[in-house]
Amino acid sequence: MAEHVILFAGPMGAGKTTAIRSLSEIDVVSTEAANSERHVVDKATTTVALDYGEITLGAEDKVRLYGVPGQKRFDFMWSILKKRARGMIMLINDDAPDAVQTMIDYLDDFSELYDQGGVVIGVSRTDLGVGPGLQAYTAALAEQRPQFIAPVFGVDPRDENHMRTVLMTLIANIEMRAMLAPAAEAAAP
Ligand SMILES: Nc1nc2c(ncn2[C@@H]2O[C@H](COP(=O)(O)OP(=O)(O)OP(=O)(O)O)[C@@H](O)[C@H]2O)c(=O)[nH]1
Ligand SMILES: [Mg+2]
Repeated sequence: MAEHVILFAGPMGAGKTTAIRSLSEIDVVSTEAANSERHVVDKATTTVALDYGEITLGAEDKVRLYGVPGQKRFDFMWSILKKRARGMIMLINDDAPDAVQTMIDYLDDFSELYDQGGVVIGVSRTDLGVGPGLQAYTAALAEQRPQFIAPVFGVDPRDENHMRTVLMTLIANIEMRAMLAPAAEAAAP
């Protein structure tokens, strides 16, 4: 049985906790506290340490799902969980101010995850119709971080099927890179 450790990262209110709750087959371990930053994102609670859930894909793949806090003041957990993870789903809330630049900033903060396995980007809250839309994210990625080859999906973290598609894309990506890595090393001069 293969085991994967996947991190959900991205800014406050992007839907990391929501996505893990949609996907997990076990009761999610959450560390929610009252949100003192309601002027930034208007929701009652925010993650202060981590979320943890699990899902089995097919008969074989057990996936451990970790969510980190979006707020940078809790970033001590970022470094701890970054070391464990072998892939990342980065969620970005399309309705946040300066959402495209926020994606670039968070990608830079979590760039190790790209080297350690792979990254998929999910843009959430597009249904609210107030953000820049998907094309703006793919264009910014190609222009500003061409070294990051990561698919960009529009997602609704409340929807289990959306999140399963994103997760399976990430795992396929990680497995493909793991298979190609020995061949690339052997071919190196
Ligand atoms: N309309 C809409 N609401 C969404 C969508 N995705 C998430 N939400 C809502 O947005 C909120 C996201 O909150 P969380 O899941 O707590 O976000 P988080 O990323 O864990 O945030 P922090 O832990 O504070 O960093 C929830 O109220 C979700 O129901 C979406 O695509 N559309
Ligand atoms: Mg959360």
